[in-house]
Amino acid sequence: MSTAGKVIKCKAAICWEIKKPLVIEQIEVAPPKAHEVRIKIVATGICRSDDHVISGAFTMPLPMVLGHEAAGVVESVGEGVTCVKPGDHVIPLFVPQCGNCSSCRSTRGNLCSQNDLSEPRGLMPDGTSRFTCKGKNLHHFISTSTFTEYTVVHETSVVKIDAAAPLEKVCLIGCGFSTGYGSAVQTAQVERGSTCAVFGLGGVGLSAVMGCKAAGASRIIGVDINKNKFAKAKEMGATECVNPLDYKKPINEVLFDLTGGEGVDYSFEVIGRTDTMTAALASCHMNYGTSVIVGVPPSASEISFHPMLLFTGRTWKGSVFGGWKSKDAVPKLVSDFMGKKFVLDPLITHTLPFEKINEGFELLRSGKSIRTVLTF
Ligand code: PAD
Ligand code: ZN
Ligand code: ZN
Repeated sequence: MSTAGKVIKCKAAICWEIKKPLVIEQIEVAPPKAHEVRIKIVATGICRSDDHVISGAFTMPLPMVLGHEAAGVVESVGEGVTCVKPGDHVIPLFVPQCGNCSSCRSTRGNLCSQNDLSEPRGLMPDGTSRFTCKGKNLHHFISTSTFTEYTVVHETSVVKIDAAAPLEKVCLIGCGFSTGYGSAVQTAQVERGSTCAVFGLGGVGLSAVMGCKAAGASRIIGVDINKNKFAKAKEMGATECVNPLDYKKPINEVLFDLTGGEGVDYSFEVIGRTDTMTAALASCHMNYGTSVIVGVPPSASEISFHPMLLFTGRTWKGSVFGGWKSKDAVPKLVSDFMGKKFVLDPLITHTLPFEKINEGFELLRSGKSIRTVLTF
């Protein structure tokens, strides 16, 4: 029996309060309004950005259905939706692409003004929610909300992908892989023969390592305080790895020593800490070095740094979703995956049933997992 036009009751993991485990509850998911799409989620990864909300570092209105790295199948569409139809395999886009705003129109931009990241409201673009639980409205997370069997997104936040692609793998193209890989090939535009340093070797950092390698970097230095991440980083293309805890000197000085006093050409902060953001900046060549902030900065944080770090010529950039224009890039990245241009399997260390979501978060927090993919 068709569920189109009806409220769907299903399971979702709710973040009721910060610093507490998510709670699996039955929720009601309203049908999609005009220009909205209801999606049955098939697989969703656990990203550190979800955990930043739970820890309280990334402030969001609660209660909320988290999750943003997913793949699924369209269940129904609202009036006027032409980009997808029921049955299409899709990836929700946490950075929308409306096609009309200044960022969408610029060849250099990708952070569509419709995004719900920079000043989060936790609602659909019309200012309302499609989720309720126990009579309360639940907030949506960065235009996606995928820790649920069904979600509703705006048509600017979803794209059709190759139906043959394995959803339990390509869900990583919805965030972690594309973010890290794009930060190197798209935002930094790493050049052949260059030296790179990647701070943080989680799912996103390892994808940045892959991007540096694909761009032809000749040296890729992985930086992490968890040495258990080094073997996989080397498998993905890191030429050497350093643990800041092994040195008395600040890590930026260590990186200068390792590069004959020059600094690296490109550095990437893929952790989400202000101290490592400044250290990554100070690690790159004082004149033509470029440092990219990929880690999500804690909401209540500020950075003070000596302006001489930039005055001498360094470039400091940020990168959301790897700088990709989401609707244009995601189907192509899926095709590239199908064409074996890059791998995703090494990033997926654990697969768990959706009900074990809190176990998945524990694996991330303890540093034991790279990506856990939850299946429904
Ligand atoms: P993760 O937790 O899997 O990886 C972070 C890594 O950093 C771990 O291996 C840690 O051991 C390491 N680490 C922690 N502290 C330090 C330190 N002081 N020095 C060196 N290494 C350290 O996270 P992830 O790969 O899922 O995400 C990484 C960051 O990227 C995180 O802040 C997340 O919120 C952010 C992100 N940003 C975007 C975006 O669009 N910009 C998208 C997705 C994720
Ligand atoms: Zn993410
Ligand atoms: Zn736009």
